[in-house]
Amino acid sequence: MARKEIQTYIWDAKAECMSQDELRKVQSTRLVACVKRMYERVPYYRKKMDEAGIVPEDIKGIDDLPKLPFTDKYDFRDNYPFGTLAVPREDIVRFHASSGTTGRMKVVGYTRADIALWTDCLCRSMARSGVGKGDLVHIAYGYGLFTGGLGPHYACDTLGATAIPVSGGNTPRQIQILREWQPNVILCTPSYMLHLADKMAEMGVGPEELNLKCGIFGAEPWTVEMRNQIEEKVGLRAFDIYGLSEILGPGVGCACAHSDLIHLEADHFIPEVVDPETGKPLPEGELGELVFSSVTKEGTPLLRYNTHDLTRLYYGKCECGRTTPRMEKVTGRADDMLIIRGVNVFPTQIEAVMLTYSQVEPHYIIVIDRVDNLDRMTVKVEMSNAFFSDSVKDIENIERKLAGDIASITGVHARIVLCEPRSLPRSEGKIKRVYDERFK
Ligand code: DLL
Repeated sequence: MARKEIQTYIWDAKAECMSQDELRKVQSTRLVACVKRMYERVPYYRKKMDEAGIVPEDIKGIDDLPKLPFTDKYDFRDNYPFGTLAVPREDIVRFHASSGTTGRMKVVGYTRADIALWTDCLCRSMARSGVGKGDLVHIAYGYGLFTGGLGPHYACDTLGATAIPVSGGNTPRQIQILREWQPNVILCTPSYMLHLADKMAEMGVGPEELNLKCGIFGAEPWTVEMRNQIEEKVGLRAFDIYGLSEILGPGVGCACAHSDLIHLEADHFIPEVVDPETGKPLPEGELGELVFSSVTKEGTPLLRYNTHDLTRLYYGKCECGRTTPRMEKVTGRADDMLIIRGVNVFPTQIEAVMLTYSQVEPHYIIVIDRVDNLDRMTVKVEMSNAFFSDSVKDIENIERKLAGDIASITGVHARIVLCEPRSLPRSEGKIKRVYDERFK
């Protein structure tokens, strides 16, 4: 089936179409200023630079970037909650946060200028997807500490579009709004879009009853096959939007109508792809971990932040006229974070809940699959010998309780299956706990 034709435009031609040389100059100036700021104002980063034997004067431009030490989620853990800020807390107008493997939230502060920067980047993303004045935009990403809702919401204001802040969940109401209010743009996770499509099909609501021209989907890995399915089922044009709380939220990059590669706003977020083993920058087109330096952020700027997302970078000019570096769709992570229906979940969070129950042993696996296009998480855990002899009713009771506790910690409902003692696999080396069957 031919893909839906869509009219798109460039929001900021100066920023998005500059030559490689110009871009490198802009990046260099901003990098040098950011390094100085970080060294002067952020004790943890000053310490890292001191330990690496680097002073701000050593960084004269973009070619010196690899001299700088990396940052990582552990810097958020160790400096929780406000120790990563480069401005006084009073200059922060908003906090967002995402949960992390470290057990502590990664707290990110935005100054007024950071909110303006975020809005501008999202205007670039949304213009790239054809959103402009007069459009009616259904935002089904969660509003709150998660960045998915409020980011695009502010961009709608600047674009002159009308935001409908539906937020996540309540599928019948989402469908009611889609049918009755006739929004022409939707933003949510790709898996939720497929779920909405399936529910609509069950209700006999066809794409012709909707008015959607485009969807801007992200916050979790998704394939081109899934994009095709969404476009076919919903009759819209699907765009991939990428971002992470630590760097900005959504709007670090977004695909255009010409290819599946994601244009990165590299004048603000300098991308590198590095070898996961050695940390050495990799050449164009090689697969590695994505690293960003958010050189214009005021609240929580980061230098060489390792996202652990796996991708490749490309530098050629795109048919759309933009010259920004582009990255391949992110389909995996080098670390162990699971993204279930757009929510970050860590095996360690689940383990921590289970270990408070005497009825189970610390032998478990997590299986993730897709049912009706929605991610489903099943946790199989072994019962203790003593509990194993109890009645089926008691077993079901504990399964229910565990599911409730896990949902309240992670925000995701898990199916719990209590298994016989010693029935799950063991390992002499690293144990494989997660069986992700979604992308098979
Ligand atoms: O997911 C921000 C966001 C909201 C992006 C809405 C797009 C749309 P976090 O919760 O901090 O922020 O999670 C960031 O999600 O490091 C990736 O692993 C993954 N991710 C985000 N966008 C994509 C995408 C938001 N388009 C983590 N494709 C990132 C694949 C994505 N993975």
